Amino acid sequence: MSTRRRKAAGLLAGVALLGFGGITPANAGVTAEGQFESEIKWWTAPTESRRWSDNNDTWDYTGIYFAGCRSDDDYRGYDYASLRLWKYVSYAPDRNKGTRDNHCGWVDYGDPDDAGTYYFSLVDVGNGDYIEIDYVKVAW
Ligand SMILES: [Ca+2]
Repeated sequence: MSTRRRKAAGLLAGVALLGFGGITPANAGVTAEGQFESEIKWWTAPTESRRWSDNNDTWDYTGIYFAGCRSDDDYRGYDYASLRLWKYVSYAPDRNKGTRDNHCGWVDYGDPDDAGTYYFSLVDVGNGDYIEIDYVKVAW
């Protein structure tokens, strides 16, 4: 699929998500500075996401959306994934921008208000040790 077509698909997905669960975080809108969609195939802590560039052109919240969530705990199932937002810093420890539990929906980290390169890491899994997420959307 071309980049243009994938972007269009992402926007449509974002619009569809607005009606989901009755909660509409700022980053669910189509006006976010940037976004990407992905999936997670059996991550365990600590695993890091791909990185993205936040130019801080907007006040949009940074958020991570999960749908279709499983854990390797077949008996109890998926509970949450604890995700930490990081800002990459060269020649010094990366900056911790907050940790939130994702119960298979949106989690917001506010507006980092700090241009740079970002990623998130999986720091804990509620039930079991591994998670698989069919649909991941990151917006900033
Ligand atoms: Ca910003």
